Amino acid sequence: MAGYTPSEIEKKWQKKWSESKLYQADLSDELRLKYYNLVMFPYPSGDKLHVGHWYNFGPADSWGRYMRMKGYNVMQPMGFDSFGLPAENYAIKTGVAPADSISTNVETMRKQMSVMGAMWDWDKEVVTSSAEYYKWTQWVFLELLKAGLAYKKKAAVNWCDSCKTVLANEQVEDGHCERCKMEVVKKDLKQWFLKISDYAEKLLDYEGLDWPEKTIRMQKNWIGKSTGCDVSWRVKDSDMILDTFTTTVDTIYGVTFVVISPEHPDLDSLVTNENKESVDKYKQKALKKSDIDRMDNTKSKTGVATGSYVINPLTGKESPLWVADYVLMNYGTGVVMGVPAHDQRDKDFAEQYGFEVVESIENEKGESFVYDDVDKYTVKGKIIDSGEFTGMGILEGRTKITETLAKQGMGKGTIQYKLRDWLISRQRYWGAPIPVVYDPEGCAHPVPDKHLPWVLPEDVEFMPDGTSPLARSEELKKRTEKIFGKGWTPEVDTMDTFMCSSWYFLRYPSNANTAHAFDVANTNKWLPVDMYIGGPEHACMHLLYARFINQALFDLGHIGFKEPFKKLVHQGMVTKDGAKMSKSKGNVVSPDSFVEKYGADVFRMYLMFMGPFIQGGDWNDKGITGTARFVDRFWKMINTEVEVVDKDELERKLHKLIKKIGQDIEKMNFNTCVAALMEFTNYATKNGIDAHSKKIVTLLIAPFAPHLAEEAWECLGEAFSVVEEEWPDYDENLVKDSTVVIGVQVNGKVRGELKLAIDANKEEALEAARKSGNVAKYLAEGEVVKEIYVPGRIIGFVVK
Ligand code: ANZ
Repeated sequence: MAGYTPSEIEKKWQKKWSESKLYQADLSDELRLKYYNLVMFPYPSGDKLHVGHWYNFGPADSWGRYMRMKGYNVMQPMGFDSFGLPAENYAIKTGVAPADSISTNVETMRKQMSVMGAMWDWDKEVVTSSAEYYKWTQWVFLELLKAGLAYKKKAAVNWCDSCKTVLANEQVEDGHCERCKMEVVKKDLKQWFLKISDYAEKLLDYEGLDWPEKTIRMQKNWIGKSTGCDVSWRVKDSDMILDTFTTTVDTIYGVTFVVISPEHPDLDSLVTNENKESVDKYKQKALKKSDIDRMDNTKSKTGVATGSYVINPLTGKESPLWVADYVLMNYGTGVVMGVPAHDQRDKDFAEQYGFEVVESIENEKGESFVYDDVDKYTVKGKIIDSGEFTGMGILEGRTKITETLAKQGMGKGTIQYKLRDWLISRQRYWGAPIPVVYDPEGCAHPVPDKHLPWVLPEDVEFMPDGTSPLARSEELKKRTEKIFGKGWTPEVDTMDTFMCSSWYFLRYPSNANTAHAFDVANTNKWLPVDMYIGGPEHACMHLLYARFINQALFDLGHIGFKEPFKKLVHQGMVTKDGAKMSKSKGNVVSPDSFVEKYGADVFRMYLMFMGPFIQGGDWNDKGITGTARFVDRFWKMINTEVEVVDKDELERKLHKLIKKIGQDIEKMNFNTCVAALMEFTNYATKNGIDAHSKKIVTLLIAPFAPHLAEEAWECLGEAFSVVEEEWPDYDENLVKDSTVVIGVQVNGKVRGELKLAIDANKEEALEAARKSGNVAKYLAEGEVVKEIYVPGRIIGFVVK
């Protein structure tokens, strides 16, 4: 028997798989059920595949292989998210134009991914920076524009001065750029937005989705739905009205001041002459602060009086109106009623400036509390000192107060969402040009479909300097004037790369379609995606954007399903010495040398073996030789004849293995699947294995070690390919343990223990029980009045 040489064998099978187009899904197959197995596609940044890619892609592929052997028609496409900063930054670093470096980098990654031996269906590949793809990204944008879901407006936006571009809210983490970690500043710019906020309510519906609870929770928090009440306050000695948004109108009798945001458009007309100077000064200071700082509850609150007073619509009492930067303009109405007795921020503010504290609710024990410590939607307790509402339960009172205000025309129930519209314009070169042109008056017009793709110009210096590089393209300028007329100008911003990735899953099954973004029948047949595997860091970006775009395309009648991803699984993270692998820390492990030495099968099984897929684990190369030895042992087991010592036991072990792998793989516990295969191999090596069992165990290892399985399958005289075989079934009778250990009780106390055939009859069981442990002694203490036997569970005697 020749030894197992992964370097030769893996290449041999990769060649055969590719030549035979084994992994090319037949989209029109009507016999088998479709299964769309998807992993989040990578950015080709110029770096090679890292351990994280292998950790993510290997098990995803094992899952696809398993589903294929279960009889599904599996489509497992792969592509490249090739627009955007990673590719552009690489181009800037190397001085090679992104269009050129991308094709080399994609080619390199494709090769590396082939080494993995995964079932990538390269025929369906998409590369988002190719004109044939971004033509359709532009089409999606224009569909949204036509539907009123895209608009341009001037807004204070997040600016990253190191990336030299604006960022979406989702790309700002604690006030820093999610990519380069630079502090984000506010800039007033005219930008393109997509109206994701119109979809806030629809996006809160997760019906039918098998998604991690935590991801749903994160999205829900990001969408941030608050049910509350807008209350109207008359301004004293004026005919102005100010609206405040509150989630807890039950506290309205406890209001002792009202606060307005420094950016509020009506502020200037509310400030008295005496207060003008101090308010102006305060406004200047506030504008320089980030929202994060303003919301930071550990910092002391600041504010100044406007000199105006507002009138409580229920009590008729006057409250001073102050301006304070803890009130943000872009939430609710930008004005807040101050309730220092029940809100921590208001309490801090009142302490600072000496406002009265008036209680208006109490908890079930009659104690006072702040809402920061309880859930406002399930709070228990009652209303106090609040006129006709006194004595009501808090929630009941809240409803009654809202009704009363509504009747007086001084309030109404409202819903607020934290979700803001998605800012998609970027002042960078490497993205899909926004297909919009401006007439000589400056009005925006969509580029008509017949001019798509609206090509990214090439006569551009792509080094970022904070202005849009496309503005420097003569070609784009000329093109625009030639098509639309003199004085017309092009939009010069490009789209956020998340726009490209928010619909790519729709394109895979139609990647060759030049007439449409996707073929409707095919798309409706193949989507939603059945399994989507990727990192949890995308919870509130890619995964939210993709749901939005999908729902919008559904509402516009382009597709027949609301949700893009039926089941979602996040892989865990691979760390090194407990720390996240990152280039800046210099602790990134390259898979290449391990793959070269041990082969792809060993490498991917070793990664699986680190722990449960969704937990991740810490990389340590010490154990990889163990996995390599396992592959050798498996190979030897297949190729040697060893007399079977106990045929029945072998059969039972094999059926238990089938059952275990099936169960564990469904839970994405690839680690225990590999462990069970190891254990079985050890057993069979010692105790012998027959030809039929060799075939079964080869089928079982096929999802995890595809090359090894293919080679073993051939050695066993079977026809190509092992992945075309049916996943084996197990016999329920053979997986049941034939014996069980049960305790024997006398008057409820365990007095003995017994190993018993699982199907032992009552007589046999009781007979053996009487002889076990010191049961006999206790039975002799009296008369046995009752005998209990529940097969496999309990044996007991009652003695009197
Ligand atoms: C009075 C009150 C009393 C409030 C109380 C809370 C507790 P969520 O749940 O996050 O929606 N608020 C409203 N608009 C604001 C803005 N633009 N900037 C800062 N704060 C604002 O929070 C809603 C609560 O946040 C509202 O309810 C309001 O304070 C405040 F015991 O009104 B509340």
